[in-house]
Amino acid sequence: VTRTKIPEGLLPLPGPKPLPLIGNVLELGRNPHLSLTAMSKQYGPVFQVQIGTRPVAVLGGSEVVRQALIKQGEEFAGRPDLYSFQFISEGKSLAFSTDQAGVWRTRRKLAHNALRSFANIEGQSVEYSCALEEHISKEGLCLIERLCSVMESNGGFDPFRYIVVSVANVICGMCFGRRYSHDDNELLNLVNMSDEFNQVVGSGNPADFIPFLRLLPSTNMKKFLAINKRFNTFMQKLVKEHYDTYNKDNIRDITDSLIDHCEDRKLDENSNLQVSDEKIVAIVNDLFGAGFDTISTALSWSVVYLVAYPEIQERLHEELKQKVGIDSTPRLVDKTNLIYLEAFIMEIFRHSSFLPFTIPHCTTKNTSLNGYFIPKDTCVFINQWQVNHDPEIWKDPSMFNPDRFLTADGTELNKMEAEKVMIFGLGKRRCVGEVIARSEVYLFLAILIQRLKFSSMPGQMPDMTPEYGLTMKHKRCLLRATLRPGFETPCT
Ligand code: HEM
Ligand code: HJJ
Repeated sequence: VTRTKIPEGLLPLPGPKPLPLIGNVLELGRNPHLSLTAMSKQYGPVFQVQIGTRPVAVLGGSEVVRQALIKQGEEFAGRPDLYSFQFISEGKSLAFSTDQAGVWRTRRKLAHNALRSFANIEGQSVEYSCALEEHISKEGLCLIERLCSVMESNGGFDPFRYIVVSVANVICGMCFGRRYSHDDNELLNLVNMSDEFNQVVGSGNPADFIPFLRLLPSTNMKKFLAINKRFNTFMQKLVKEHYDTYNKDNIRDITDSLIDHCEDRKLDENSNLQVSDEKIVAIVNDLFGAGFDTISTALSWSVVYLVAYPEIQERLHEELKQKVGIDSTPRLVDKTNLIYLEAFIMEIFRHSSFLPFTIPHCTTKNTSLNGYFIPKDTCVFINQWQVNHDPEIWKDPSMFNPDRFLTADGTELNKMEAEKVMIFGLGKRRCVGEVIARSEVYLFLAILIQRLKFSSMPGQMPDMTPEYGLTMKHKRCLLRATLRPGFETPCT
């Protein structure tokens, strides 16, 4: 280990004393978001833990996180070379690879533009404001139909199992111009198995830092490799179909537009070719992976909270009845009127903090924060869970209370409070899917809450203890749903 000399006037990061070889893994435990929040009470908003022999800077105070990711954005915008990351999209992931700043920036712009174009492009019928709205409305109604039929035959359903297919179909529509049936085993096997992916990729996985742990027979790591392989095979098949039927005069979806970008570049002799075609087309893997997993996690949590807080569910339904009525399906434009629903979603993001840490960052040069020296190539964890549960920022942080996001008279969303919630990261690496994600969580929920009443199976409250990972999920459970008066299936 080479120690960089600490420049004069700066201090080394404080933190717990590490053990030889393993560092502080024992203190990290099974819930790093909780253990690192507890350590922050002792060592302050920025401190260091050692995982294996590698120092990791942990940022958990709102101010210090903003300082690093926004004001010193350039210096904190890298990704570390963690062991598990090299297997994601065969090392070509946009989100997880150690691309140099120039390559990453080019790819990120392409991802942004592709998402923007194919979300905002007009739908097939004039009744929808855009393709995104059309996909969500159709999949939302189809989901209701499906839940009702499963209720009829089984008397209960696993919410994640059905939500994830509907959500996958929305991003699949934009990426590949197609959808899958709720019984399609190829899709089901792919999207219902993301648990090991999320556990292995979660911040602080000891195997990412301690090489000898990789030699142990670990079922999680094996499943992780298998998931990535299945995921890549699935994506490659769809990409190949697109190459085979590509027509530059008819760009059908995001995959076509990425292929088109590669073809365009080849005709332009001045264009820079530092990013390979594979790295450009692989962007669609990230969009699809992030697009199905995060949003279905958010929606599944939302439904479980509705069941746990029936009075909140009733108030949400009442708001929909008043602001939208029962004769029309909610739309994206209704969002600003449905303020209690917006407050509910913010409180889901804050309280569950189901994305407890951002993807790990890495310093791109020697830097300092709060008077502490942080060398180049230091791995950095950003504790979003801590920001969202900081008692200095939030009154009774462990209470689930959407009203905290409304103004005192309850007639408006309190934008100042809403901006304090951190779930999409901040600064240069912040989520590229945020706008789509917010629209999707909102519109799916509005459609579901308007028509359905969710409840637990008699005497079986769902277990709301999160399973730690990149995205944290609640345990699988069985719930019930009944149609509200005035609605019938089929929905359309
Ligand atoms: C990155 C959150 C939905 C695409 C991220 C990051 C977070 C996040 C925390 C990491 C930020 C960082 O490292 O500092 C979420 C949440 C979502 C969501 C909470 C849903 C509620 C989506 C969707 C898409 C998407 C729908 C695409 C369709 C991405 C991509 C990155 C990313 C490509 C990597 C950005 C980069 O490394 O430059 N997201 N996300 N996300 N997200 Fe999302
Ligand atoms: C996946 C579940 C996957 C990818 C990507 C390439 C890329 C901060 C969060 C999102 C950032 C964006 C990405 C998330 C991961 C998944 C997801 C799975 C394979 C993948 C949450 O997306 O089971 O397999 O390959």
